Amino acid sequence: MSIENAIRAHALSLGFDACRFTTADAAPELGERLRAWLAGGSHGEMSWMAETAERRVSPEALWPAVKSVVMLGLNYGPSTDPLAALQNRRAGAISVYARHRDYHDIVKGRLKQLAAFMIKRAGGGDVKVFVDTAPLMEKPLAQRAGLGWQGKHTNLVSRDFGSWLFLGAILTDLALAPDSPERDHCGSCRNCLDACPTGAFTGPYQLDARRCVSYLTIEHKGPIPRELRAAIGNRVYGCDDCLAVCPWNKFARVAHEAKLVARPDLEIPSLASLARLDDAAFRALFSGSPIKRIGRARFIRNVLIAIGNSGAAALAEEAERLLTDADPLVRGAAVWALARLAPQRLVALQPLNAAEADETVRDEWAKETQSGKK
Ligand code: B12
Ligand code: SF4
Ligand code: SF4
Repeated sequence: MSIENAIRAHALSLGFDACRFTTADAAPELGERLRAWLAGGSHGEMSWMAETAERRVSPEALWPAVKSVVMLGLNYGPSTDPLAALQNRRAGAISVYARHRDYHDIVKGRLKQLAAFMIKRAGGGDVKVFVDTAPLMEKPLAQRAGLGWQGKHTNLVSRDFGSWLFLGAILTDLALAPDSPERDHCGSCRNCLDACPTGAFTGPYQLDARRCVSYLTIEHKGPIPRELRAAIGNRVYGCDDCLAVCPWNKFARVAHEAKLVARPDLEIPSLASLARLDDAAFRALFSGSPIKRIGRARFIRNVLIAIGNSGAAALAEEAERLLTDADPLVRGAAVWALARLAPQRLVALQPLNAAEADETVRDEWAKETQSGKK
């Protein structure tokens, strides 16, 4: 058996769903596109994207000795309609990738096992493993290795798994025979572009992260821009809309990996229960989940945006209670949420604003109460 086929067979035995090979040189257009994206500010506050741009464009820039890249895919296909949670406005919608164990932990361990196998099988060589965390453009590399193509929503689409593949990479100084690339199969379809709730696509294959719900609810640290709050709806962590409407999902399969099966308590968690999480309860509920990474304040900010969008007067009491939260990010979002559900009550609570020390929170009060609107 060739070394490539031996590596592929071992990858599948470890639980990966796809394993293909590509070369380590940079495609010339990649650097230009990344630089244009950064120059337009589309990365928002993700300054690490700009800081690592020169290494990001090519595996060789990251590690000069690299000769080949092994690209891995792990299927996380959902067993239910990923958009169903959007129907229940009193519940929070958590994106599919965060309804179970953090994929970084699952993928990283397996990449290390596969890397060790490669060295043993080749009788030497050097390897480096990456999942999401390193300055590497995983989607274009995966397309060149033939795992799928970058669809108009910019993510990789697979003919075997639709939208639902996590990607990981192993860089090696072993010379491995590259597989053939996949070509674009989007055709005239534009389902994903039309489905985006916040209009984050500036064109096909181009995303302005600053408008993307995934960025706003996960990466963005401060108050969510006011003009985008209503469109976020009840999405409290990430977003799957553009992925879910892709017609290639007819070939999607349910994840076979037990650790990637959705936790029932994260499928339609009530907004009231999420709003009551204190720091310890937040960390306990999201132990092992990627949600833990954003911390309680940013998560409760998201929950409050969803409460404000819920139209459920009964949830006003949750927003009211959080007006005095210790964290200003939470207090500011609570002002906005209460103004949506019970504006008179917010006006009655104005003395709280007099004691408010944080400028961003005072600004929320000013914008939402009668005195500020004058
Ligand atoms: C930064 C980042 C984000 C940012 C920015 C997203 C983005 N599209 O870049 C935010 C926070 C918004 C984000 C969101 C999500 N992410 Co993310 N993210 C990344 C990360 C770390 C880097 C991506 C990157 O390099 N972006 C830079 C820009 C320039 O790249 P790009 O959008 O691909 O840009 C290309 C196109 O614009 C293209 N282009 C421009 N013009 C044209 C014209 C034509 C004709 C063509 C063909 C191409 C083209 O050229 C650019 C370069 O290739 C990767 C992990 C990694 N290291 O690769 C994960 C990654 C892309 N994310 C992932 C996931 C799962 C998500 C979410 C689905 C999570 C969720 N459910 O909320 C969403 C999806 C949002 C979306 N539609 O992209 C997965 C995607 C897996 C897959 N099958 O593709 C990755 C690969 C992580 C992983 N290891 O699995 N993410
Ligand atoms: S993840 Fe959601 S907000 Fe982001 S581009 Fe896709 S549909 Fe738009
Ligand atoms: S929804 Fe349509 S345009 Fe978007 S990635 Fe899928 S096939 Fe391509």
